[in-house]
Parts: sequence; C-alpha cells; structure tokens
Amino acid sequence: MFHKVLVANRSEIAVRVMRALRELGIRSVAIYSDVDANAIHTHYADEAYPLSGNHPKETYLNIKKIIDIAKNANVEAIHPGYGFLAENPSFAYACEKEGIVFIGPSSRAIELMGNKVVARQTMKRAGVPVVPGSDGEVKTLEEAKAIASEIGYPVLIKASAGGGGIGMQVVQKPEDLERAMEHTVATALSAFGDAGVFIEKYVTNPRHIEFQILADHFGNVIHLGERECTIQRRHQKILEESPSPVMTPELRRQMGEVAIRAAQAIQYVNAGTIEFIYSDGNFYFIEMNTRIQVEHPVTEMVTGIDLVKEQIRIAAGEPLSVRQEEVRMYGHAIECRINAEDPLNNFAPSPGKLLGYRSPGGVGVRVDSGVFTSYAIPPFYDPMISKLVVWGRNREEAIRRMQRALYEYIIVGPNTNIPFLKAVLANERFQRGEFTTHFVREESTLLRETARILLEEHPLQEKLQRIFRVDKKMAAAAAAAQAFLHHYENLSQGE
Ligand code: MV4
Repeated sequence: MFHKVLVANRSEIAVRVMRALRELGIRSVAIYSDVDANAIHTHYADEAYPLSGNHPKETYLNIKKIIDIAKNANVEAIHPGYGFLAENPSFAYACEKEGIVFIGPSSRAIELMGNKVVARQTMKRAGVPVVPGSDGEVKTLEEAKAIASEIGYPVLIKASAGGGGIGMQVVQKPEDLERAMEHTVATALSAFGDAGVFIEKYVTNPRHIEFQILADHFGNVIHLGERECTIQRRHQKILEESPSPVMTPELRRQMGEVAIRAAQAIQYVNAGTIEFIYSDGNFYFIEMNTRIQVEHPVTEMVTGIDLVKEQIRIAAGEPLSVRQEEVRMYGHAIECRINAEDPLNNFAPSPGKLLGYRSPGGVGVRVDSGVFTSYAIPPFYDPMISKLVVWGRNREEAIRRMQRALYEYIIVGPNTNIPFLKAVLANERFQRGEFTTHFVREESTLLRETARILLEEHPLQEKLQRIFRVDKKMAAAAAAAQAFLHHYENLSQGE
C-alpha cells in the first residue's frame, strides 16, 4: 500500500479523498491556490503546498506545477478527484511517465472514452447497445441527410470531443439539418478545438440512469448498481438517487451485465461509470465517465462500499475487496447538491462569506462539504457548498428524511438552491417517480413554489440573520421573492 498520496483537487472532494487516505493509514498531501490557503482541504491534509495564483490554469489545472510538487513531496500516487484534471489523458500520461501512480484508469482508457464517437464505436463492437446513428464521424451534409432519413427524425447532432451536452442540437426535419450541423461544428471547434460531429436518433423522453463499476488489475470487474440522475437543469444534475424508481431486479441484471461488458471491452481498471439513456424499458450506452463522480455517495449509502478506498486499493495493485455476489443494495439513498446560487435569478452563482452555518445531522444523514462558518466561497470555482445525502429503508422514508434535513440546514450569507430543492421534493411527479430529463423545464410551478418556500424562513435562520445584520439583505431577497410571486399570479390571470 502507498505511504503518501497527493490529492490534486479542492473543497469537498479533496476532503472526501483524504478521509479515505486517513482510514487507510496513508499520509495526505494537499495543493492549494491563493484563495484556498485557509480552505478546509488545505488544513485537513498532513502536508500542504501552495500553487500560487487563483485562475484554474495556474493552479488546479497546472500539470507541471502539480507533478513538481508530487516529486518534491515524494508521493507515490495522485488522486485527481472529479473535474479539473480527472479526465485529462495528458495528466494521467504525465503521472505514468514520472512513475507516479494515477489513481484512476490508464491514460489510454481516458483518451478512448473522451472521444464520444470512438467510445460509441468501441461499445457497439463489444455488443453494448448504442442509440441508432452514424458509424463514425459525419463529414458532409449529404452523408448527414442520408443517415438521418435512414434512422428517421428527430435526430441529434453531437460533438465527438463533447460530453455533457455541449453543442448538441436536436433536428426535427431535413430542412433544419444544415444549420444544426454548422452550429455543432462551430461550437465543438471553439469549445474543444475539434470539429468532429456524429448523429444519433433523438430519444425524446429519456431518463438518465448510470451504472457504477469497479475493476482491478486481475481482471475482476463488478457493478454496484445504478444511480438515477434524470433530475437536472441545463445538464447540471440537481438531485441523484439509488435505486432508480424504474429499476427491477431483472433490468438491473441486464444493465449491470452490459456495464461490465463495456468496462471489459477497454480493459478498464479502477472506478468508472457507464451512462445510459433509458426509455420505455430500452436502454442505450451514451458515455463512460472515467472518474469518481460527484454523486458516488448514493451508491456508497446503499451498498456500504467505500468507493474511494476501493479506488486507492485498486491503484496500489490490490484485488477488489468484494465479489459481485457479495454486493447487496439495501434501502434508498438521495443526494442533493447544495449550491451557493440564486434560483430566482436564473441560478446565478452567489459566492461570498458564510456568516452563519450549521449542517443537518441525525439518523441516516451524511454531509460532504468543504466549508465552515466564516469561510468565503470564492468566485473562481464551482459554487457547491456541500452534498447532502440521506439514506432511508425505502424511497418514501428517504424523501421525508431529505425534507427534514433541508429543514435543519442553516446557511446565512449567500443565497442557496435549498428552497428549489424543497420544491422538487414536494413535487407530486417527483414523489411518484414519474419524470424524464425534461422534468425541470416542464414543471412550471417549481420556481413559484421556490419563491413561496423562500418566504417561509426557518426561525433560527431568521434570528441569525438579525444577529449577523444581514436582515436588510434578506428583506430585499424576500421582496424579490414577493415580486416573483406577483409576477406569476399576473401571468396566470392573463391566461
Ligand atoms: C441523448 C439524448 C437523447 N437521445 N442522446 C445529454 C448530455 C450527454 N451526456 C448526452 N445527453 C443526451 N443524449 C440521444 N440519442 C438526451 C440527452 C440528454 C440528457 C441525458 C442525460 C441527462 C440529461 C439530459 C438532458 C437533456 C438531454
């Protein structure tokens, strides 16, 4: 096993990885930008080294600086967390070249799955179901027209170098194909420097269901069931759960088997996620994520398996600590991403100082965070405050427990998405488990409910607002929420 590991990330995921290192008796090394000199991950680690600067390019994305620190600190391995360099094949390759273990898959696997058209071809050859579409990249309009009329409209134009929905265009009829192609090519070129595009049949009302897999260096590959990630807004996940409300033991067996086959097809090692779109009992591979994901805790809560510890053990050359037959999913877990953002202002980031902060607790509640009272959420990075995860014996108990935990959450200073999350959890379609990726857009009452919930402050929160003298700011926020509600009422009267 390793003696010392560098964590090339910040905030909650850096702490999450260091917790696993501590339990394994491994020394942790943090790296930090200027504004993160007093961030929690910097002080949690056994050693910490400055990156100087704040811009991601000069800090958490700077391969050379990070490799130099790793060599100076004499670490045997680097864990990249998620985001930043986690799926950068050049970083994994730099580690391989320097004899530092990258806690993740090989640079080759990252590169293969990073190109969505290559991923699609690889999976298709391995017998993994993919959405009907083009065989490789589509080079000309004529080619695109032929494929689209063969598979039938609507079709979706996707960027090969893409992922996360960037540049994606839905095309309903042949006349719109040219414009959509041009748009995706231009977006892909400016965002990724790669103009390649491909075409798939557009699955109109899907759910997003992903499978967690673990693979070691001895050829053992297992799956740990699914996560339901359908509730999202503009490709940002809002809430994730496991199991999926639509899952059955038979479907899980089928999808799990396919997920394992997908990993085996590329001799994948370490933790990974196979993303599927699901519609009316059919499922199709869309992408593979070659990192530990934000939402990994819901899988940990239902299986009891520490995914980050497994990642570290695998990277150190140890076999998986569990066999497929030993994996049991028990109960139901839900994760809410708590963000410093303003749901009533188009979810604009709301960085700033946490004047008052108290996170929920009690039975079945887990909070992964990188913040504390008086910490200022910097404007340079993702505005996530924490991940609130609950476990219940069934979905109903988990929903109730999440509502109870959100009731307990005290955050004074930045605006948060907590009122919006409460609106989602109270939504009838959500509670029935009947939703598609269009849920947030379709449920037109969610923002109105958010404004209404925002006006029902928690008694303790209100008291703290007075103590911290932010009551004026909060009165302004309440007035904005009132105005929002009036606007909605006028709109509905006009109908
Ligand atoms: C699709 C699709 C429908 N049909 N592919 C979105 C991001 C990227 N991971 C792929 N995505 C989609 N691919 C076909 N052929 C619908 C989506 C999609 C989506 C997928 C997962 C979660 C949320 C989504 C929201 C909108 C569209």
